[in-house]
Amino acid sequence: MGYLSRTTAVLALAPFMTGAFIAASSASAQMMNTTSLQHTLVLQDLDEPWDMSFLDDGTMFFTEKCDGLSVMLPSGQVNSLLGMSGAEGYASSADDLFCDGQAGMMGVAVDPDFATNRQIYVYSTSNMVTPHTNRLMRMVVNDDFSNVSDRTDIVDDVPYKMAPSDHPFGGSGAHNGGRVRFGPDGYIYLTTGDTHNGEVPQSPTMMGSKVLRIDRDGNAAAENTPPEGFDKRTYTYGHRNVQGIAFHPGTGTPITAEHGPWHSDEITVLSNGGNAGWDPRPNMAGRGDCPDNYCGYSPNQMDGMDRYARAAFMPMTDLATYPDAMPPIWDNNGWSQGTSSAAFLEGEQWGDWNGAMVVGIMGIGFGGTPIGQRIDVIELTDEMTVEDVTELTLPMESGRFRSVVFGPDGSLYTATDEGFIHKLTPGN
Ligand SMILES: [Ca+2]
Repeated sequence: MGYLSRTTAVLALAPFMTGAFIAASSASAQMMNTTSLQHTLVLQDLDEPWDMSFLDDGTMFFTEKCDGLSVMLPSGQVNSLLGMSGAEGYASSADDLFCDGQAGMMGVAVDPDFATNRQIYVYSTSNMVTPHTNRLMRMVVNDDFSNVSDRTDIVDDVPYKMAPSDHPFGGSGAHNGGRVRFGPDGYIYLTTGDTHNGEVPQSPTMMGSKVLRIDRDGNAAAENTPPEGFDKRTYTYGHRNVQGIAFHPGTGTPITAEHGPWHSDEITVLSNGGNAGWDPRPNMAGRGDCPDNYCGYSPNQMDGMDRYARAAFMPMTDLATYPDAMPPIWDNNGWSQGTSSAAFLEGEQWGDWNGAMVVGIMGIGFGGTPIGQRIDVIELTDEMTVEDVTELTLPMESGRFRSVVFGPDGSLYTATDEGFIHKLTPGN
């Protein structure tokens, strides 16, 4: 896409009167029908928007997988800040940042202390070293939001898949995780993926298949309690490919959403130092040799097994081998449909869904109409079990919901691979 269309905001976010909005909503909360949503198209013609992060005034930073980092100001003006290799029209460029397959520029998070430190954090694939890696970069946004500077790579060693492989869906750049969020504890949580490498998930030192909990310099959170011998940045390990993390508004507990392989997308309540139980190494749990020493797609769907048989053969959470692993609280009824991101709805304007989790699902399909594209509302009990799951009735066309982010105006924002950023606001 070109620079000009990028600067054409569909919606000006100017009327960000959060206080007034909440007050008006409170008065009518009793009558609110939470299944009714207003739709606003925020941006379109983007190139695979991957994530957004907001300031309180509605300023929205967003990434595009193969282009870079931009910001949309409350006036609606869009400034292109940091371009990747080959991208044009950006104030700054970083030629080591590139995209390939699922890899590219992914998560973005503004610092909770942005008002004083102007810091922003962006996760992207980089070819600065070989083998290439995924990196978490800290940057400073200038006063008028027209540029970024002072890039510091605070995490530079998340694995990246260099070469295609033989197993189904074996492209390079696979399974990078990619979500970056500040927790209520003030630490950065970074989710990573297994890069189709069977050794990564249970590895104590390779930082794929993990949720890292780190400070603003990339150092391990002092409170992390991974097993003996693990890299201290590890908060949890043994994941497959986590693209969603959100924090329960009541307890602050981190909860992940991750993709399953032919079966079992998972929502998991994390515990410090916990094992998510994914171990696709050959010769584990009764499995034999597998292509590329990676059993993550074995057996594949062509074998005629149903999803439960596949789950039994290559479980997303291998409780037989790892009885203390963190069990999922939801597995998408055994289906794999691409659970990409998670957020919590907050505020009385959401009625019964105040405090509920939402999960963006990209859908899956092979040459036909994708199946399962939706946003689910997952209501949790106080014990963090799933009470109810409701599919949002969308007031716009569906899509590959890559990102769901709760906005400072009390609305839910979602980005789709098709190039849109939508805003969903409760009410008629
Ligand atoms: Ca798991």
